[in-house]
Amino acid sequence: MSIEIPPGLTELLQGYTVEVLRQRPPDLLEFAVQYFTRLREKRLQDGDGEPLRRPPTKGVNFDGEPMQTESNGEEEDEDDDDSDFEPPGINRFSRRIAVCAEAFNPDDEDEDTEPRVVHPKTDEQRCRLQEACKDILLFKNLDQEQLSQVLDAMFERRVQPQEHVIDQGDDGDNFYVIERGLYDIFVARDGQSRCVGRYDNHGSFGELALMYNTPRAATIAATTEGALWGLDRVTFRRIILKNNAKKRRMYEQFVESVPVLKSLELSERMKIVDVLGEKNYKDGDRIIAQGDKADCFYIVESGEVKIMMKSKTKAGQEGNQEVELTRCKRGQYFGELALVTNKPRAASAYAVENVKCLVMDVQAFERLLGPCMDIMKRNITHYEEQLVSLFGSSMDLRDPGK
Ligand code: 1OR
Ligand code: 1OR
Repeated sequence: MSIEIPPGLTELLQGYTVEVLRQRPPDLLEFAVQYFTRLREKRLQDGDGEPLRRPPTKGVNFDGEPMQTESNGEEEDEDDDDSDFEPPGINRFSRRIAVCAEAFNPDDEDEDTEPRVVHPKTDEQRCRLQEACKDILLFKNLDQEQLSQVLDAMFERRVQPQEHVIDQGDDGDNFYVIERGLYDIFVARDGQSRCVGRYDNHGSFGELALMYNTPRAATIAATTEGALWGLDRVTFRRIILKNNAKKRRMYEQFVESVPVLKSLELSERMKIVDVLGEKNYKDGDRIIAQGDKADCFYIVESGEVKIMMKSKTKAGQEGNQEVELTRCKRGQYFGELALVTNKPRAASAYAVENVKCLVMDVQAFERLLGPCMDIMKRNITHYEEQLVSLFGSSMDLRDPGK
């Protein structure tokens, strides 16, 4: 029996595969939908039903103008016959499809030919900007040159109470770092908008639409007067996406070996890597302080972390003596308890010799680690059992400040 391969099938799948390798999308199925939709639109526009030979690789930007793709000269030549590719009509939906198709090869080294975005700043502005950006996880793995390009490109934006910085469903224009202010996060589902979290004077938002070419996933509304630093989409993608491709290569194997992440799909683990920041500590550094407000979750990448808890005096006061509870090694996590219980940190964490941790902010923790919550909650029950045997009392871990 012979199996006949329909004409065009091989080329069609090859084209898709090539684009996947170039763009490394986190969700292959979603990318396939976007990719083939775009091909079909191109064919409809051309008014023919011819089998497709090769995918277009020139992207288009928000305004429907061709984008400079970041590819080497050889590829540019090959792409010549696609250069007449035009986006479909500009409505909100098709604009998004066009953006999704934006070609980007994070490994290309010729980015220096791109014009740079620079917003001049006073020394005072620069100081404020550096302070606001010093704990931004997405910037942690950037080298000196990349970070200075990012800071150059950032611009200041003041906001008023009730102002929407981002509206769910919109196309992504900028990424924002918070200098100050409170911002509520609203997510609408089934016609109902719910407040699902809040940024309190620090952190960043607006990375998802830029990373994955998706509509804005939430509405961000200021509840106080505030100050933000914006980074335009083109600079964000040129620098942060390139860096994310490097992070994926660096951490792909490691995150596969982390027991708590076992229940996730590969694409979900890669989304975690995309938003992780790497933090380094020296021997004795305090990573977490008991009683502090919590905003991050940690996975030990190398070295050892000592978890210490202040015991309580007979009168129920917090004593000065710290008792070692446990140690976390490569692949283990800590700092989840306060995020899950919404309470202050139950214990302190110290670096033993040099330590490297992968760190995720609370919003990413809530967004991405839902499937791992059962394991974490089971472990929290173990903490409570240990607490009784260590301190001989049933101190409430869910309210360590008591
Ligand atoms: P964006 O570009 O999609 C809205 O624009 C931003 O809100 C988004 O990037 C994130 O930076 C930020 N789900 C989705 N986006 C969120 C969430 C979130 N929190 C903050 N953002 N969830 C809330 C988790 C506390 C999950 C809700 C189900
Ligand atoms: P966190 O966000 O409260 C401190 O910040 C972290 O220490 C905590 O999350 C856990 O990740 C980690 N009891 C409480 N926290 C613990 C414990 C623990 N072990 C690790 N952490 N116990 C030790 C059980 C071996 C029980 C208390 C005696």
